[in-house]
Amino acid sequence: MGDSLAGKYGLILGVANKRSIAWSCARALADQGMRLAFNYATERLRGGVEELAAELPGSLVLPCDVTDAAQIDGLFESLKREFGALDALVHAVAFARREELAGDFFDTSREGYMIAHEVSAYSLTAMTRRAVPLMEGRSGSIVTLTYIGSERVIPNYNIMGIAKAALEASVRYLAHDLGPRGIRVNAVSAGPIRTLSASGVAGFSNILDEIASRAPLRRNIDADEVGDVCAFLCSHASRGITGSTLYVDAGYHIMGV
Ligand code: NAD
Ligand code: IMJ
Repeated sequence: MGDSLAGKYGLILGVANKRSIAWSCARALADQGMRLAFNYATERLRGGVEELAAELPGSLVLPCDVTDAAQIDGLFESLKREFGALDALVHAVAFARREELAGDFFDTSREGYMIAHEVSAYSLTAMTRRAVPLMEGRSGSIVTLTYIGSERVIPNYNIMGIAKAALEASVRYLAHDLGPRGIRVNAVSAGPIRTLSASGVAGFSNILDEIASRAPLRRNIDADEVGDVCAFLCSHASRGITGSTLYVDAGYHIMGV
C-alpha cells in the first residue's frame, strides 16, 4: 500500500459484487490511500456492496439508480456533507434489456435503445455535472469503462455498442469542457472479463478463447489490471492525459487479421 492518493476522495459507481470491475478499481484506489464512496443500484445489491465496502475503512455506501435524478441529487448531497470534496469519479455502469443483447441489431426497440443510452451513456454526463462543483480546484479525474464493441461489430453486443460509442464521444466533449477547470476525463476499453454483466452472454467463452489465441499477449486480462490503469488515470502520473481511451485488452485491438 502506498499513500499517493492519501487525503483524496473518490466515488465508485457500479459495484455489484466482488467480480465487478468497479470493485477492482476501488481496491486499487484505496491501496493508494483514497477514501471512497460507493453506490448500489437496487436494494437487492445493498447488502453485498456494504460487505465489500466494509473491507475499506472509512467508506460510504449510498443508494443511486443513475436513471433517478432525485437519487443522484441525494447521493451528491451526502458526498458534500461527508467528504466536502471529490477527486475521482469512476463510472462502471452499463445496462441494456437482455432481449436487446441477442439476435439482429435492427430489431432494437425504441424503448430498448433509449434505456441503453440513458443508463450506459447519459449517466456519465449526469454524474459529471454534479461532480464538477466538488472537484473545483482539485485536479479531478473522471474514468469510465468501455468496450471495443463501440468501434467494431461484436455479435450480440448490439445496442450496447451504439451506447458505448456515445459514451466515448461524451468522454471527448467532457474533456474539452472540463480541461480548463483542471478536470480530466478518460475511458478504459477493457477486454472481456467474466462479471455479472458478462453472464449469460451467448458465445462469451468462444470470445475469451479467441483473445487468448490471437491477442499479442496471448492471454485474457483480469479486472485488477483494469483497476491498476484506473488508479493510474486518477493519479498525478497521468496528469497530461485527457479525452483518451486506453486499452487494457492484452493488445487485441491492434490486430487486423
Ligand atoms: P457488473 O455487472 O459488475 O457492473 C455493472 C454495474 O452497473 C452493476 O453494478 C449494476 O448495478 C450497475 N447498473 C446497472 N444499471 C444501473 C442503474 N440504473 N443505476 C446504477 N447502476 C446501474 O459488470 P462489469 O463487467 O464490472 O461492468 C462494469 C463496466 O465495465 C460496464 O460499463 C461494462 O460495460 C464495462 N465493461 C465490461 C467488460 C466485461 O467483459 N465484463 C468489458 C469492457 C467493459
Ligand atoms: C455483453 C453482451 C453481448 C456480448 C458481450 C457483452 N461481450 C462482452 C460483454 C462480448 C465482453 C460484456 N460487456 C462489455 C458489457 O458491456 C455488458 C453490458 C451489459 C450486460 C447485460 C447482461 C444482463 C442484462 N443486461 C445487460 N446490459 C448490459 O440484462
